[in-house]
Amino acid sequence: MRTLNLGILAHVDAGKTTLTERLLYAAGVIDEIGRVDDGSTQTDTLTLERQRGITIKSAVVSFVVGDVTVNLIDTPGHPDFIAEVERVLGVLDGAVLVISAVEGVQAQARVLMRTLQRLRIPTLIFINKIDRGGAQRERLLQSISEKLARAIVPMGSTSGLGTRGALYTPYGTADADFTSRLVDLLSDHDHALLAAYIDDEATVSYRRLRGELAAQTGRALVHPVFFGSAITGAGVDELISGITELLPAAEGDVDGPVSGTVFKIERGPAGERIAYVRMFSGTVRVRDRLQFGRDEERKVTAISVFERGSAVQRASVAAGQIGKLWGLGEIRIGDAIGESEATSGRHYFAPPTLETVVVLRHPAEKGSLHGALTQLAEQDPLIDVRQDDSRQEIFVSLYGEVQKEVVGATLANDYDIDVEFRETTMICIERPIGVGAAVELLPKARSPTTPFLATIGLRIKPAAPDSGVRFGLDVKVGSIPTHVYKTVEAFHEAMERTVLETLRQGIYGWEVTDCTVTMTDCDYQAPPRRWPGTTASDFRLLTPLVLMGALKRAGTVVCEPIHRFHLDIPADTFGATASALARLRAAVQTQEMRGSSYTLVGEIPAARVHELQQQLPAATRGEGLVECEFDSYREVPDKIPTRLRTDYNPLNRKEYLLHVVRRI
Ligand SMILES: Nc1nc2c(ncn2[C@@H]2O[C@H](COP(=O)(O)OP(=O)(O)OP(=O)(O)O)[C@@H](O)[C@H]2O)c(=O)[nH]1
Ligand SMILES: [Mg+2]
Repeated sequence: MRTLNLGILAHVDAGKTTLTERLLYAAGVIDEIGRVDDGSTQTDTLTLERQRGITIKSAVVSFVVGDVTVNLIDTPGHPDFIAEVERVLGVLDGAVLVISAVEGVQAQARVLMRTLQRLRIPTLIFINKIDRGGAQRERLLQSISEKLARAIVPMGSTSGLGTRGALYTPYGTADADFTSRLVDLLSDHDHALLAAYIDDEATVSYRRLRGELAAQTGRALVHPVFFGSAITGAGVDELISGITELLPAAEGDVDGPVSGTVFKIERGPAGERIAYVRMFSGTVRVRDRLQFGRDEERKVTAISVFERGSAVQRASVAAGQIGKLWGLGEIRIGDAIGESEATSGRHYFAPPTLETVVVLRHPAEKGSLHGALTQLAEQDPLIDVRQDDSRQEIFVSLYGEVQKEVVGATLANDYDIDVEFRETTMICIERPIGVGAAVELLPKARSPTTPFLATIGLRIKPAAPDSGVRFGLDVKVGSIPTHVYKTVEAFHEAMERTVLETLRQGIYGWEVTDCTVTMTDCDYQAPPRRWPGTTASDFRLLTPLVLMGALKRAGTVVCEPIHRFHLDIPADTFGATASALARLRAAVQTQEMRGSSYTLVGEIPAARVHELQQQLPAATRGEGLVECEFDSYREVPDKIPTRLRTDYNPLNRKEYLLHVVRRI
């Protein structure tokens, strides 16, 4: 039996969950089709999902067609939950991108398709809702090829568009137009095919074309387009055939070395941690001891794999499959199992650009709030729970207001904790603007003012936007304390970790990025000469002091997250919209009149996106449509925002020493 791990992705409300339900029904897994609006689907199982009718968490279900088990991952489409999509991207063999035939290509679909293409994930496009009034075909295909992907090919014809009776009929051998379109499309990457076709049309069999279509779809070079309706079921059987014919099943040797990745963490009824693991190679059995994270090892106490719908208890999970594993203690999302690489640091979408303070209605619940948020962060690490030392406030990072409401409702429903939130603010970043260096020298002996037995010199230099932080050593091997770190690599890794940790809070309290940090000086005291000699703490605790000294010399600018907006409004509401935009510090870059409507494109600070969405209906009689997407970080023009620190400030030598000296 082969396995295909398939993601269903789309803009919010395109019909992913409804389609998932339909696929399960068509494959005979369920006898009755649940409805999102009744809260009765297989994948929207959380109370909040059922109440709100939107997907919040990715969910796995499975069905079998012929000799293929398809593990289907239904993902949320709302941009506030994009982290849920990000976490599953690394475990997919293929994807179906759903587009609504009525709403057309929307912002999130563009963001998703770009990423699917970047990761070379084979993707089929399913145009859903062909039964709804206003459903489009040709115009939509045109817009897909302009905005999503050039290399697309419609796989069938449609009739009765926009009515309950809308149907989809796949093309076949007899459709000469289809065959020649396939040849056109496929010969871009297969010149032999074109040559053979020119030579003699008849020698290129339809089967060869379909085979080549599957091969090129499998390499994410072309994207077959299907049509249908998740509500009426039109086109769903044909989509299933397309999935099994055109998408490549998982590869991997079940007898090979164990390798897998954790993409989701859940708590069981008894509060136990359950890890969702996609296996790339090898087999994991109950009672196996597994290595994951940083040197952790635990025994697997139970396994279930996805079979015909839900997860069932099994003795093992093998290459290609997705398994739920019990017993792995503190395992985290992004952890690698066995030989694969950890994916926790891998990000395909912009990080959250907003944050807020969680405020308790009953201050006595403080301990439980921290515990509850820590559990939420284990399922969604990007919320990045932080507490500042002085005011003891708890911060969380967010993508938007809907996520904020969901965090509040989850705390109330699942943990019985009543919270409110402070106003949402932006998460800025700091970029160094010059080169800065600093050095601290090994003292003769530890003293309250020179408590660290180490020499550290660091230089920080600006680097290109979006390049992140790079760390390097430029010191003699002999100056590295090998009595503490066994290898140069271990020292490099430890220093890099401390540097990254320190750069989480720059001069103004924001994360410092887009720079290169180089270690220029290093020295230590070996133990035999003056006991106890240099320890790892000396390096760990001195680094922040030196690095912040270097950063202060380099200087930084604070940059705020900026979104690009795309606005469609009735022409006569231009004035009202333009003044709303100006109030929100938005800049219009292009404006275009199309018939009686205006299209405005421009930039707006992330913090104002929500207000724009709120103010738009009033400014445009409810007819305005806005799509926003993170664009870049830009220097804050006026008052520089600062962020409260959550540690002892290494910029203030005296205060820092006072607090850290005790830790040596
Ligand atoms: N007419 C019609 N309505 C549909 C179709 N598919 C989905 N819907 C409706 O569209 C709405 C959204 O459907 P969902 O399946 O929740 O969409 P989704 O993509 O899972 O949404 P999120 O997970 O929240 O992003 C629901 O009211 C569905 O009943 C379809 O093919 N035709
Ligand atoms: Mg959904």
